Amino acid sequence: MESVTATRKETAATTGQSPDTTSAAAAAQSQQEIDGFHLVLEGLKLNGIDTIFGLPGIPITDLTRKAQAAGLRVISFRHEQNAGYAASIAGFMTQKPGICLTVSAPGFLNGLTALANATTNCFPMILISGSSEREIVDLQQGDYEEMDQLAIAKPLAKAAFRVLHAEDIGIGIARAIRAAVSGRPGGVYLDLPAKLFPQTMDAQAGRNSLIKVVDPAPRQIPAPDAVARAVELLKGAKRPLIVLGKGAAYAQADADIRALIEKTRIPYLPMAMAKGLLPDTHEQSAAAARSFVLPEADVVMLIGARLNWLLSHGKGKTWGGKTSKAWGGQKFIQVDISPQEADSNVRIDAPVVGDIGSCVSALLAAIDARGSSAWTAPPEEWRNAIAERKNKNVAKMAETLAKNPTPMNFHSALAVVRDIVKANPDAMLVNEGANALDFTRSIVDMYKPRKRLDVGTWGVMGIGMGFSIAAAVVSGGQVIAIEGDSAFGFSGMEVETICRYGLPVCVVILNNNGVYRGDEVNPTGGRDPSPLVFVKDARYEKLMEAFGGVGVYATTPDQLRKGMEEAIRSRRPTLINAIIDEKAGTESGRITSLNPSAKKV
Ligand code: OXT
Ligand code: ADP
Ligand code: MG
Repeated sequence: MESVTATRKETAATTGQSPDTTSAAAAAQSQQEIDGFHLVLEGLKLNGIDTIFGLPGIPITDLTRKAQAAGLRVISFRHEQNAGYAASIAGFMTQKPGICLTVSAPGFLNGLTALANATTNCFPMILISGSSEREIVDLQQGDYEEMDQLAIAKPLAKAAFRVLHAEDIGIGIARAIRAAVSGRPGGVYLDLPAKLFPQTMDAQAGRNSLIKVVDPAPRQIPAPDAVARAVELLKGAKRPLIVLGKGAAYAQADADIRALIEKTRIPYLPMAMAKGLLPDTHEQSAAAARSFVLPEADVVMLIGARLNWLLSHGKGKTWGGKTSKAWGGQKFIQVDISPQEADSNVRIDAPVVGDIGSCVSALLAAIDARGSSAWTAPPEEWRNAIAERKNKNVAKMAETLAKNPTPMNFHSALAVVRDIVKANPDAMLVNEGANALDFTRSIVDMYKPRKRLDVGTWGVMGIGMGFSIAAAVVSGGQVIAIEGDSAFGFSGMEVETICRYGLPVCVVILNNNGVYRGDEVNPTGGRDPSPLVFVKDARYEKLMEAFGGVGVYATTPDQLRKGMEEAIRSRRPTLINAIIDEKAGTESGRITSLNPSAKKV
């Protein structure tokens, strides 16, 4: 309430009243008044928000100070994009909207990529940005950091709101929370103009105007006939498959999902961020037989996974279609909270619309209602064929992992990471890069739900340090970030943030000197390097040392293992620069085919 007192002090000086009398009167009055700063903070706290990820500056500097004074945890970043990614993944981990706080125009724009990414990935977050004076912005008179932020945010957010009056702050926060977490979660923008913060109102009326949102993400119970239709289709299948997506991980219905899979004995395929929902070592996991099960399955049940590019749009050769766009003949059941998702790419024969917790428990109940003897496991030939393919791939992988080439390659380095994660199944794993991403996904098994956080639907680089910081702050536990050297560069300065907050983050850079690989050359023979390569033998570990953390330069799996073990033992911020053969990667990792290349003429 300092600002109120300050304003009144200024008034006293101009009216000639004694400062003592005036400050006592002002103090008494300020106790009966509340300003916009405090209404925002109390509104957030009332709804269980305990952390703000952001970056201070005009007009929200005081909000960050007062937030800390009010007992909120404020994690202050070096770039808003990283704060935004942190907020979004905190939302994924907790089902509460993650809050990112930025300054106006440039800070707001820096946060926007993360907001759009949150919407695309169905992560609940709220980007709160201070903004300039409306009257000046609307007349385009050139205010400090002038920008019509609400208009710009709208197409990239699930919803966008602006609050102009202190008495509407409670409503604004309530609407933002509901929009972020109800139905399909997403990114929400909340615009708070500078003028709002020092506005005052009667304290009692102000507190009464705040809303504690009741049931922010109401359960959505699926229709019984939709459930019956799905069970019927599943029961008749000869080669059924369940695909678990990150929506299933988000839903926190872990026990029921596991029960459904184990009761039906249907093989399942986890999408990247659904790994660990059941341990990757589960005998029904078909992850190691992916390219076999997708075209061979006859009925596929998608739980919290969209048929987008990551699943080849549900058609084409990946699914056994004769041409790149042809339907492979599968019947689909789709369990999703969005009623519009079904039929987006191919026909969905049995949509089950509702929240995954309610849908999966309804599916279980419908299966149980048939009596345990009525439900039989999928035919043995199907299960055996998957096991055969899986065993072959696992054996091939084991052989590759056992090799110890010089220099290290992705496999020999990731064999170490695989062991360390196995020994520390509660650690959060953050992962980005191209080869560094794809190899980690298939080599490093996950054992528990929501422990793997990665580039998601957009394959976006830059989530690394923001996700790591949020993962450490939210879980309070160890984080391991497996990073391509290019990927790390997008958020690398946040190692200072990691050191400043003393977070137990162990960053491993799989350093192959470039984007995809480090051996490309300028075809003209000119002075400039290839656009794909970086400074050779860059000493990334020194960046961590610069801020008081531990740096490790590792050229062998043994050095990498020791570095990781020590990082986990000490819980100190650590960066391991793991030197990988610069010829080891392929273009775009496993998605080389998505690169358009010039036609040979
Ligand atoms: O069945 P088959 O035989 O096919 O085998 C599969 C599995 O069965 C098997 N498997 C196993 N075998 C044995 N044991 C086990 N346990 C096991 N598990 C699986 O392994 C294979 C593969 O399995 P997978 O992965 O499940 O299957 P598949 O076919 O690959 O799945 C398909 C996909 C599409 C689902 C999967 O590939 C996928 O999820 N891909 C995600 C790809 C992605 O998102 N990539 C990131 C984007 S690439 C590019 O865009 C980059 N950029 C541009 C850029 C971006 N992205 N963002 C921004 C803001 N700016 C620019 C850049 C700059 S990447 C990049 C940097 C790259 O350089 P870095 O230095 O960072 O990284 P390096 O490449 O390391 O140098
Ligand atoms: P993946 O990339 O892992 O395949 P996607 O992001 O494509 O996953 O799909 C996630 C899906 O999960 C979205 O269609 C979203 O609507 C859905 N979803 C998210 N949360 C829930 C929930 N609580 N209940 C039901 N569906 C959900
Ligand atoms: Mg690289």
